[in-house]
Amino acid sequence: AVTLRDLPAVKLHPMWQGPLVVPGGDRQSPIDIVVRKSVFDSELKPLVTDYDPQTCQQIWNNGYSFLVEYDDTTDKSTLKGGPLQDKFRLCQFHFHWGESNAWGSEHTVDRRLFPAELHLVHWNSDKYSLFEEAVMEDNGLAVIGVFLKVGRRHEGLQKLVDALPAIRHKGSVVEFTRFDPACLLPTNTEDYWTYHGSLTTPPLTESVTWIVMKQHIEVSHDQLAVFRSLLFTSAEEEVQKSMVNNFRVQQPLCGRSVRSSFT
Ligand code: SG6
Ligand code: ZN
Repeated sequence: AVTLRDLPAVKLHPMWQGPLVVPGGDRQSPIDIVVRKSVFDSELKPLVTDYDPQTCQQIWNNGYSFLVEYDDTTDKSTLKGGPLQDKFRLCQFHFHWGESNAWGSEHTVDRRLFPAELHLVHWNSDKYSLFEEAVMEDNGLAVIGVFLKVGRRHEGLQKLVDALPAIRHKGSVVEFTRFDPACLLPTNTEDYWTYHGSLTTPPLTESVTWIVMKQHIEVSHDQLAVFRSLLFTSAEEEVQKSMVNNFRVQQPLCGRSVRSSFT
């Protein structure tokens, strides 16, 4: 069993305290992607994202990250193709980041860390009727991971960055509409790695088909600085804690293979 003591990055965060132990543990995420050990699979198709910005609803600080949430009661924003047999519905996206630009991503590539990582979370609407159901099941979720590097300012991300001061504290939520998540994908979505893994926070269920983009996106240092101005703590707490280092450390591969869509 994997215990949550294995998570130094988030040890101090209340969400992780207590004796919680998860079952299993040989398909955990994130992992280090070793490029020369990944296996090219010519059967892997291009990803097909079909997102409707009208399904974007709100942005909230859940005390661990900030989430942009989408109406997932119908198949209006979906992901198909790639390694997937079924249709998956977008429910939210969020990020993980570090206190400095030297680390912050959950996945790594040949041990290389990125300052942040975007996760677009989808659930299998062909097989299940609710996220809560899918999260417990094999093949229940598909998460797209995109690495962020520091460079030029990202125009699409700025609308999000501008909303963050309103949700500084844990538990705060504001309306956030008409945001097209496709603007956060790299220009090349044909090249990716994929493997079977888990959620990177409790319940850590091993229900995720991970799709990690080879190409990163660029954001400015100032944009990441606004991420770091968020707080893990609620307005009532006396000692405020900056929301930084909200990533889990790499987990053992345990014999799994990482496939690549490119050579
Ligand atoms: C973030 O990641 C989110 C939280 C949760 C978690 O911390 O704040 O909402 O997401 C789908 C889900 O439960 C795990 O998602 S992840 O594995 O993509 N990192
Ligand atoms: Zn995540």
